[in-house]
Order: sequence, then structure tokens, then C-alpha cells
Amino acid sequence: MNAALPTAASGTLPWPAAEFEARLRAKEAGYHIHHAFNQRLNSGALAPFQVRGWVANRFYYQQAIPMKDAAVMSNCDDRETRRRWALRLLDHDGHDDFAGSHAGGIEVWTQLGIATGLTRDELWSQRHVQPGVRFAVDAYVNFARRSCWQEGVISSLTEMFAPKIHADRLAGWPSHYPWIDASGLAYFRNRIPLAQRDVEHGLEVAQGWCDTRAKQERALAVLQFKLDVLWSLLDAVERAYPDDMATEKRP
Ligand code: AHQ
Repeated sequence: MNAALPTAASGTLPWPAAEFEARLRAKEAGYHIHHAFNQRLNSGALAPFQVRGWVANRFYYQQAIPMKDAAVMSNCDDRETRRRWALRLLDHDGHDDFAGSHAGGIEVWTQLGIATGLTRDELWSQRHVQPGVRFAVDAYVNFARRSCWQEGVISSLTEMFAPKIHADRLAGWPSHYPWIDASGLAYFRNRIPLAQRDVEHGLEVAQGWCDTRAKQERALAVLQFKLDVLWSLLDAVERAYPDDMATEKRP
């Protein structure tokens, strides 16, 4: 009697590439676009202090991204990958004269903060950053530091779902939050093509690295970890800025 031949269905052979990608994309169900705080934010249900609280806390995430990306680079022995990955750092930190379109995403997010009524010092001092936000973001950076570069790349694939959340903001905020100057929304507009470029690279790495079923399953677990980072960040922001927050404590 021959032992059952290994098959993808039996859990021993890797899934075909298209099925593996579909399973990665199916994780969208856990993306923070579905978090109650994000649904209130993008439907116009939040007060200005709550929007400012979110912007100030997400600034901590944005500032961490180039450090996370540098951690991935520091683990990467492949020059071709580093050449492509280096673009991500420039996207966030800026390049050349660091002015205008060269200022970088962290500066553009600073402009978003100022458009909501925060000061540059409020953002850069990190004084509004909540413990749960700091823990979630630091967990992401530390994951990149201690993981192989391929898993670090895979963890960025939550951006497969990011174009929709940016599009929601661009579509809704001007009417929901007319008190925010429309120029402040530039970060969301700028990020969409960059996210699409980065996801293309990330999926190439995931497909090349995950040549066994175990690695494919591990990639799904890595993506779930990052989804949990984003979800936990919003949990902490939601808890910090309740509708009945004392007026004098509001950002
Ligand atoms: O503005 C975002 C960004 O620059 C990045 C980089 C990428 C990564 O390396 O993990 N993920 C990411 C994300 C950004 N914005 C988030 C949002 O909701 O505005 C989404 C987030 C992501 O989907 O991972």
C-alpha cells in the first residue's frame, strides 16, 4: 500500500503561488480598516480632539518606519534587495534638498498634524503618544531587528490593504472634517502609489522565500503579527480619547 502522496491539500507541499497570495490577501479581514475607531474616523464621527489624538499617535508609527526599514536592511545580505529597499527610507526621511516633494513622509505627516491644529512640537515631542501605541510600534521595530530580512519584508505586506484606507480618507475627510485644510491630506494621496510599489516588491520576496508549506504558514503568522500591531495601536488610541474626555486634557 503506497503512503498517500504529499499534496498541497494534505498540508505538506507548498500552496501554488496564486493560492499563497490569495491566503495572504484574505488576511484583509483583520486589517485596521475594520477597527471601530477607524470606521468612526473615516465616517466623520470623531471630534477634532480625537482626530488630533490619532494623528499625533500615528506620527510615532510614521517616525518608526524608517528605523524599521533600516533594521531590515541591516539584516539583508542581498544588494539588489537593499537597492530597492533603500527607496523606502528616502520616501519617509526625504532626500536631496529635503524641500517640497523631497521632504519625506515624516515631514508631510507633520503638515497633516499642523493642518489638524497640532503644533510641530506636539508631534515631535511625542507627548501625546500613548503607552499602548509605543508598545505596538516598538514591537514592530524590534521584530524587524531580530527577524531575517525576508520576514521583515513580509511584515510590511499589510500595505496590500492600505490604498483603500487612504482612498477612504481622501474621499471622506474633506466633507467630514472641513476644518482640516485639504493640503494636509497630501500624505494619504502620496502614499498610494508608493504602497503599491512596495507591495509588489514584498510579494516577490514572499513568493521567493516561502518555498515550503511551513514558510508559507510562517508568512501568514508574520502578517497576522503586523495586523495585530496596527489593531493594537488603534485600541490604545480609542481608549485614550473617549467622547467624554475631560476638555482640559484634550489635544
Ligand atoms: O503610511 C504608512 C506607511 O508608510 C507604511 C509602511 C508599511 C510598512 O513598512 O509596514 N506600512 C505602512 C502603513 C502606512 N499607513 C497605514 C495607514 O493606515 O495609514 C497603513 C500601514 C500599513 O498598512 O502597514
